[in-house]
Amino acid sequence: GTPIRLVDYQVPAYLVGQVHLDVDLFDEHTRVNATLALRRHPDAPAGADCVLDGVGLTLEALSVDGEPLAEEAWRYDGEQLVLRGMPDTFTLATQVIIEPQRNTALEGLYVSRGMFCTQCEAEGFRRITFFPDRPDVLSRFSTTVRADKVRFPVLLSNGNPVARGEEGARHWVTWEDPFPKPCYLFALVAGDLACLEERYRTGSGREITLQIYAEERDLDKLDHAMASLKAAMAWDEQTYGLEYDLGIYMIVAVSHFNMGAMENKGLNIFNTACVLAHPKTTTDAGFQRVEAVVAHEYFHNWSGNRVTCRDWFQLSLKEGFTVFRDQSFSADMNSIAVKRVEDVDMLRTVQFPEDQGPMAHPVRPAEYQKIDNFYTVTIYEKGAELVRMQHGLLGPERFRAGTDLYFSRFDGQAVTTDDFVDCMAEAGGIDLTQFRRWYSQAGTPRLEASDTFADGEYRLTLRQSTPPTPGQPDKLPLMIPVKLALLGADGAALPLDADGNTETVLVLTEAEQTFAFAVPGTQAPVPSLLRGFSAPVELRYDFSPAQLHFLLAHDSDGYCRWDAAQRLYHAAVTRLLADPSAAEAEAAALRPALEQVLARAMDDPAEAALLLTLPGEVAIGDRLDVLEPDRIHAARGALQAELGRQLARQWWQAGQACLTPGPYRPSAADIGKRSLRHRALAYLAAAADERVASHLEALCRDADNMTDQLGALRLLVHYRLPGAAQALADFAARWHDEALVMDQWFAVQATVPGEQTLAQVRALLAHADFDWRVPNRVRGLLGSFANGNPTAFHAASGEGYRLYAEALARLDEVNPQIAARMAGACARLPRLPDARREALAAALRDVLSRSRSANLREMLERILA
Ligand code: B3K
Ligand code: ZN
Repeated sequence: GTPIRLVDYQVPAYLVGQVHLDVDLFDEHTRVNATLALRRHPDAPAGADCVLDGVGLTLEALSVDGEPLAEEAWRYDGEQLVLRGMPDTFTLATQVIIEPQRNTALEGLYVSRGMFCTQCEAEGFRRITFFPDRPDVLSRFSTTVRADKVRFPVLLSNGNPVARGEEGARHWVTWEDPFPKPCYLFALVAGDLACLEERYRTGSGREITLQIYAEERDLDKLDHAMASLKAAMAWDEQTYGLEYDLGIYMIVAVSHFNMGAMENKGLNIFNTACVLAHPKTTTDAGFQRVEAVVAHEYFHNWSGNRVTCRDWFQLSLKEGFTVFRDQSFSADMNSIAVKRVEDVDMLRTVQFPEDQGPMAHPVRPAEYQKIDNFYTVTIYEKGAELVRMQHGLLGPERFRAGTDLYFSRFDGQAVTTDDFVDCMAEAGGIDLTQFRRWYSQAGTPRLEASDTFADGEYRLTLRQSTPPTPGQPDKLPLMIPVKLALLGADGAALPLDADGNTETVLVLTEAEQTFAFAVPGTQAPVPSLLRGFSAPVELRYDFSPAQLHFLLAHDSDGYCRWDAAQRLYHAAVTRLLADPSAAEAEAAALRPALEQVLARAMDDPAEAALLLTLPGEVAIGDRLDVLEPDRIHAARGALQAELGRQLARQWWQAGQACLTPGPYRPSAADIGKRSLRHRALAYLAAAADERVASHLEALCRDADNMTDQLGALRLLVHYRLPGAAQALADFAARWHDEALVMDQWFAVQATVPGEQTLAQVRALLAHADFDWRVPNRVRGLLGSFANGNPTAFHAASGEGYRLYAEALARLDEVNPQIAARMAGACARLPRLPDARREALAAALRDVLSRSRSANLREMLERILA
């Protein structure tokens, strides 16, 4: 297909000041009447056609200023409505029919478990009515929703309810949103919903009504989202000086949803997985996800809604910034060090591979075919790192001055990432010209460090280079902030300047630079490099094992401690790949480090759990030149089992010390204990410890919370321990009515290592509870299989690829966005050994030849290129 390019950006020919929608919901169809007040854009060429988007709409009536329009003045090709010879201002009225009941793509207006709801970002609004569906057209919306009053007692849209009435069996409500917004922030909901309602008083004393809607059966699962919302509102006032602006804030939980959630003005729509939370059905990770996503969508009210994107190339303007904001919030609510490690881990294990493979694209892409395919970890997580680097370069006060400037200067406007960086440069008083390359240059930069120490001088040389990415063969040097400390023999950080500062930020701007420090004494310091992961780069430095053990024991930076442990583990697994018989010796060599972490684990169990986690099989594979899933599985498994065996006594002790008596609480402290306990149990399960199976069986059966139950189930099943099959059956019998729990039941089975799981995945695809139309279920089974089960997905027979390819083709007929997103799991294709690469490529070429959607085609073409 032909790409859309950033350089071709042009202002819209017409703007829409006011829009009124009248949406009449029926069982077979929905009628949408729209009245748009259009005016020519001051910068648009005179006489330009008025172009409105509209996909799959059945046009019933069309009038301009109250008069039907002559045949030759308009044309609709199924995607765009073009009006010719329009005056500078006019009112357009259209009436269309749509069929939300048949909408399985879940964009635009659709039905989820009997409830009408919408998803308009990025380009769903054009499936509801004719409109200039682009984020730089900001309009005031008023919306009347009409439906059967018994089956749809709740009728919602953006803003404030201003009128309501009844007509026989039907009723209607009119909503008015006083804030101009792009149509991607439009939302509508109609259903029979229960509601948790509470109040929040802003810093300036305004009372806000907070409502969270869900099915009646889920009403007891809304408290955590409500508490998170209030915490987020208070945090944004504190941290950014930003208050909520409407009198009402609504969240609606829906079961069928393509993404996590959507920040529609005043009416967020959420995937149930990101809003429902109850100790019995939700894991710790689930609780933390709810807290983070509720906050993320709330923060968008300013970073996204009040100040929005000029075009979709600027998507990271709102997403990168808002992820940075939600990461900071979660850090403040829980643990700064632990949250940073979790975020870095995810960046390195998911975003780095994206940036090094066929899907690599800049944080501000220069072109795309389907914007839906660019809601990526690069736009979100790498984008957040770019904001974080600016925060680091400016410091917290000047960064805040920068965001104040940004929100005041651009309130009510649609702007660009350059506008954001301008504010940072201006408020920070620094030159960010070179820094901007981070937005336009794709790929993971490599940072090579080497050092010398002689005559009291420590010299550190830093070299940067970025490997080529598709369409970008040549790369320029970036501005890379490298936070550094030098540790002396006692483990304390040495003073680096006359003021006694023990930490500094080296700003690398050239391809290579050398920095010198006076260090007293005769012993070389140990460098603590890239502290806090101060830039999203791959650091290469030839650490000795002794240095890594030293950093793990002494570095005050949580990221550097964790990175040191990861380097030790990677090195051990790499050696085991060459010599599988050395597991016992490798484990013995690691033992002092683990014992030392375990000895002080109770100071911070959450951090200890992270330090004690071996890199996953996928992450190990990504570090090797050629992916060899079976050997990786064997090597990693052998190391884990040996560590489990050699430290069995300590694992049992740690598990015991981490019991959390009393009722379940999702507090950071308790979550940390549970995570260390499950880490310990995982080692014991790997070692097939004689007591572990019965312990896990009991935990799975008796625990009062899902974290323990599911954690125990996963270990029983993945290590094929006695009682696993019974535990799976009991679990399903107990939770068959809880969709989100059953998603996990599917995931546990799809991620059992080994080729024999392929038969199980096929069986689960045919299970009565599997449903191609529910993205959570599809992700639970197929997503976790392809992303989390390398030995099955990459089975030497090629059977995993064929199974997955068939599934993509099937999915594409139901939901192209989800099919395309799931295709991303195949992006490691170029790194596969020859036979596997050929098998996967053949399977994908077959899908490509049949695929109907532009979404899936774009993904497959890039992967196969
Ligand atoms: N902005 C939405 C993303 C919707 C994408 C739809 N293809 C969720 C979020 O980032 O908050
Ligand atoms: Zn977002």
